[in-house]
Amino acid sequence: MSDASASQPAKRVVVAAPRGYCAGVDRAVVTVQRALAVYGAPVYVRKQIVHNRHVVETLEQEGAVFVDELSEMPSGSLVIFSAHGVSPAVRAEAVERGLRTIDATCPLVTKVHHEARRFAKQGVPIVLIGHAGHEEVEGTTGEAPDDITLVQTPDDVDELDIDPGAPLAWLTQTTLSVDETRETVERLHERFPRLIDPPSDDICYATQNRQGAVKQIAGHSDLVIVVGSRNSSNSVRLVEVALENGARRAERVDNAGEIDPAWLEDVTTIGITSGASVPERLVDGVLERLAELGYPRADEERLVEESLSFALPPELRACRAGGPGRRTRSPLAPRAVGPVADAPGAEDRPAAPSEPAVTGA
Ligand code: 10E
Ligand code: SF4
Repeated sequence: MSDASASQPAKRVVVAAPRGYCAGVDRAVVTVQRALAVYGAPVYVRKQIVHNRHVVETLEQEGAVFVDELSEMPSGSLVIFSAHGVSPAVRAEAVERGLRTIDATCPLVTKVHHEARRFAKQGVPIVLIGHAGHEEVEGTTGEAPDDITLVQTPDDVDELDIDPGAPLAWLTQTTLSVDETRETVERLHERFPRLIDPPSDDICYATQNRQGAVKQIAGHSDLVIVVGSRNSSNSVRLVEVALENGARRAERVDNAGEIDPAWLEDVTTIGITSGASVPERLVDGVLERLAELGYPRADEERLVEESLSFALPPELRACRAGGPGRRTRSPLAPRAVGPVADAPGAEDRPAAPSEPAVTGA
């Protein structure tokens, strides 16, 4: 009697690296945890600290209170601004309401705010490439609302009502598709010969690395599973990038419980990755579920090593090792935050060598 399984190709699970937490997310999560340790609950957070349901739920259990508006907290409260950044109007409102603030905006988002202010000060109008309604886009636009026009797709470039003979600058949201943005910028250059490029990439190192890594596994994956929340822009981009680069199918899940066994029919190789706001324990959960469903231990395919870390906000830096403000890696992020070779804007807030760094091993 012949063994049918002997003729079937061997099942495989391939995990992309880098994946998961970036330096800005790790810093933001640790900021909330340190603030709770130093100041005690309640610590308010304006919007989700990062766009991950599990991170928010865990921090809620630790005493953080997430609000949409500053009007939802009493005067004198401590509020943390999320990693996605806030507009100057929000900062001003916090002062008016007598709130104490800690800014967990990622330094690489702050860098884009600086660029927006600089171009606006020079009188150069700006095209911001990004997604309408996203908190990062709202924050950046708020730096120069009269000078910024939002472009969401390459086709939007044709609709722009801007003098093609005048100087024009472009900036982007940090978590966009690298390939789609390149297309949009090419169209801008065609229409606006005096277009000014930003001094360095606004799409950050973490976004670029995670997209590069998923491209590497997509071509030999029958199914790519991206772990990340629905409102996580960079996670949603990873699904699109996987599909554009050869994956037969790609699905986003918040956690292992969302894997539909029907997706696995005739699937030999499964690729796994996760967005920049996703704790590694959720990827571990997916791998455990796949093992239950008959898949072997995963192999990792690494595109690049990452080692970047950011210092905590100044209010939390004073506490030295051993004290209540000691910088530790978030227990939500058991793996090392990646470095990247070249992180534009990292110099904005380098981790001082004397400070315990976020980066683990
Ligand atoms: O929706 P996004 O991808 O912008 O956010 P996220 O919280 O899922 O990931 C971190 C990215 C940030 C803070 C924006 N630069
Ligand atoms: Fe910062 Fe990039 Fe992470 Fe956003 S995705 S928090 S810009 S490192």
